[in-house]
Amino acid sequence: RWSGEGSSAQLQSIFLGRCADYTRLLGPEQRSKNCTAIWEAFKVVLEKEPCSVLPSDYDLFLNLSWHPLPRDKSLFWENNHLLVTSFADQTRRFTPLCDVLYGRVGDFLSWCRQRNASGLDYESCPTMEDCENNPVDSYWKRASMQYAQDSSGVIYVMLNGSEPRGAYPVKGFFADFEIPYLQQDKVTRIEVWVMHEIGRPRVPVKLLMCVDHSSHPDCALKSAAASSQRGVPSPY
Ligand code: ENP
Repeated sequence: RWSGEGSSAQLQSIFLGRCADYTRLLGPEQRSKNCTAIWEAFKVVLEKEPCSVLPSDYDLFLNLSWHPLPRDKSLFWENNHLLVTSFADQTRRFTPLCDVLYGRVGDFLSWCRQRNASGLDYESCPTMEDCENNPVDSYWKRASMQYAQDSSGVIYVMLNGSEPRGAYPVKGFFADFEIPYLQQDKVTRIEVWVMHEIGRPRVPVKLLMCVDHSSHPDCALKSAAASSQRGVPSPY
């Protein structure tokens, strides 16, 4: 048994429904997307061994579902999925990857073929712990790289300041598959928001900028100011 959730029930119907629904948000010149062709291109990974799916296996899927991103609307994030989804408001406010057609069709879903047999595995699917080249992670890697490459103007990043392991995960999709693919000539500014969950500790962000300002009061991470906020004890 793999360590991840099994394939989502009704995967094909959800995929096709989301695709059709999303195309209504696209401009007239993009609206003619062929959702059946996009599904057919995606489906090839469901015929492969569940630990042999590479990001490049999604190339055709990505080609067919690709559309340009609006400038100044990209929103990257870590550990804030639900907040991001509601805040972005179906592209009205921002366009995070899960509000782009090629990210939307897989959001909150899981998929993999059975080991040594055809047909989907509804019991479990591999995660990074089982093998690197699993269908879901390879999908997000391919989609993330494209999303980062196409992002332009002001780039927004929403991090979780109540995450005890630190607001900025040094390993993760953002660090490994998004930051390196941002295009210097297209990005004007990067704005990082650190959100604190209501009623949860405000974990001080280890400010990278403090490298050059270590004696500044804002950089005193173990200060009383940081630990006494709302009377919540600092985990440090
Ligand atoms: P988590 O672990 O907080 O949340 C994973 C959940 O978010 C899963 O339900 C996943 O769908 C969905 N999801 C939506 N967009 C992404 C995504 N874009 N991605 C991986 N999962 C995504 O999120 P992570 O793993 O830290 O990923 C956050 C990354 O998403 C950030 O880099 C952000 O900038 C990016 P599913 O299909 O796995 O159930 C890229 C990787 O947008």
